Amino acid sequence: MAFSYPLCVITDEKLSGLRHREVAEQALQGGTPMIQLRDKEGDLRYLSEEASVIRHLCRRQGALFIVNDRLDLALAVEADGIHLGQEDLPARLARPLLRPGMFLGISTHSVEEAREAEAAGADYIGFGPVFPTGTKTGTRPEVTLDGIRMVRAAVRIPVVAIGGITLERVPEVIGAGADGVAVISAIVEAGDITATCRQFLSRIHEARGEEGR
Ligand code: TZP
Ligand code: MG
Repeated sequence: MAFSYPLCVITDEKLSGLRHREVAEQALQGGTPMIQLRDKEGDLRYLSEEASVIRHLCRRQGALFIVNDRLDLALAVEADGIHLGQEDLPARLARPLLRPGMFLGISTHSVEEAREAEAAGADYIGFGPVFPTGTKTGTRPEVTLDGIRMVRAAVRIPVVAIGGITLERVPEVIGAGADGVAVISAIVEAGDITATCRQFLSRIHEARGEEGR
């Protein structure tokens, strides 16, 4: 069955010049099925306010709300899930702390990491960077489209591609086997976040052979 969350918009206040809640609201208007709150610097009090609002907006729309890095914040605001990287709390330790039904997403950069995440109980993996990206410094080398093909064949859980994904690149990324795409700059830096989300979704549906949606 096709993954129900083929687009994840990741909020970024610096790149967008907007509050997290504003990015989320505009992206949800454009129909994104999934929002991830990502902030490496904001203080937790501020982020808890943003997260609470986004939680409400997502619930109203039936979209999935994932918090990056901060398990305490995800639990406190009753987010739908948590996304952890290779330098964060290991999946094996995080999984038992989640409420039943909460999503666990893990960032991975290789087939080995993807398999390990799956074995540890991840519900989906982020896989990337697929292409060069200026958004995250210190990222690993690009995993490329071939990497997507390999990882798609190696695990059963959904593979969400990330890193340098633009509207134009959606067909090749989905064509290589990604179940979804996670996007920062190509959406939050767009003048019209709502319209850009709609374009991404229609490109994704087209690439999946679901025309007319
Ligand atoms: N993890 C791997 S690449 C990346 C993250 C968080 C940044 C993605 O941002 P963009 O702007 O969509 O390339
Ligand atoms: Mg992290």
